[in-house]
Amino acid sequence: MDRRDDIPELKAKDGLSLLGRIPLVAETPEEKLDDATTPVSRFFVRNNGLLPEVPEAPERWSLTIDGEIERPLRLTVEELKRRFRVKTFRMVLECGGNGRSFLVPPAEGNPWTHGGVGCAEWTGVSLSDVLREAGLKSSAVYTAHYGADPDKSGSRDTPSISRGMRIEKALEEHTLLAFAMNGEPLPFLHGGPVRLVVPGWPGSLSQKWLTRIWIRDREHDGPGMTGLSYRLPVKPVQPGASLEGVPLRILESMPVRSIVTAPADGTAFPAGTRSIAVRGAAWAGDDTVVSVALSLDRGATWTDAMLEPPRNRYDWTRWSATLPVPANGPYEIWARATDSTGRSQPLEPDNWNPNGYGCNAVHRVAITVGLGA
Ligand SMILES: Nc1nc2c(c(=O)[nH]1)N[C@H]1C(S)=C(S)[C@@H](COP(=O)(O)O)O[C@H]1N2
Ligand SMILES: [Mo]
Repeated sequence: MDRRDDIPELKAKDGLSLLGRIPLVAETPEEKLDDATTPVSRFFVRNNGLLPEVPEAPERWSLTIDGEIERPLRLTVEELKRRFRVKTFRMVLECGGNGRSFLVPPAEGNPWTHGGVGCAEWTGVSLSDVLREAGLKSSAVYTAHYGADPDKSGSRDTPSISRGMRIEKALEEHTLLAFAMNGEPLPFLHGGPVRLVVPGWPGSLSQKWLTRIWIRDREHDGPGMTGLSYRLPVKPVQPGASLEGVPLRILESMPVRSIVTAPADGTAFPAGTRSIAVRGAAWAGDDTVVSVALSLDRGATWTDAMLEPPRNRYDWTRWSATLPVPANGPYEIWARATDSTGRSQPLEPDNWNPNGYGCNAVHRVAITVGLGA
């Protein structure tokens, strides 16, 4: 795949794989996700439209909250910092289509492998604190998010994307209005001056260049909320089948997934290597990861990885293991996580849907021992 830093917006990035130029989309090769905190230089990029103009005075960027509330608010970033309690959490942000490229027949959309994900330290204020100040009416059931980016055609009349969530998710402490990432002011490419971070749910809810949150009395119907967008069949369908008339549900909590971040796919170990150190990360939407099992023999035997406790809710779980290698030969490392509800990752892509959401088949990394490069 194309790995490039030669387009201006990706200059500061470190070897991301370009999935699309307009809109600009780039994913992180799994082996570049080997840090507990993903550096900004390695954080994936997903846009649905064009980039907005770079603001001249980020501190004066303002955000309005309106709709089903007692007191509509207009807040600058500076006011957010001053008037509300500032918090930092390390949390996973993952595109709803992560893993999509493994589906057969192919699904519509960016062909993510497993690298449409990153885990950063987000600093901001809880959306719930701001909504408390605004005073939610009893009719408040859903949010609607707006950003400053024009759509693909350059038009500002239609949002590039405008999704929303049930008010219960908006009221979670970890749902942030974030203005810093890894201790630095939120980079423009990642939605600076201010974005939403809605951990555990599809990345598309984490609106960048945030200008408005409209509190609604019904499910939001902006671009990204209707038709097949972020919707899955309630019951499994035949791969490739039309979904006409099939009952759908909105994708909310993302399914459990694990990635191997070392060794890199394609690593050639010298002859006689008899053990391999393997590292990675696992996460599970709103749930937690309880175990990660590794196999070097296509699932015949499994070894449990050691898990590092996550720093806070929605942080990913870093894991490590040493796998014995019985003989020289070609191998695949398989990593399979299980969440606190007892669900594990399927060995093969499952739950086919036309837009390929939530495809969490196990990550496989091919290596050789003593077979040369
Ligand atoms: N304003 C705006 N916010 C947006 C998007 C967008 O196109 N415009 N894309 C969403 C999607 S689909 C994802 S996966 C995340 C990606 O965030 P990142 O580019 O910081 O990695 O941003 C979300 N927020
Ligand atoms: Mo996304």
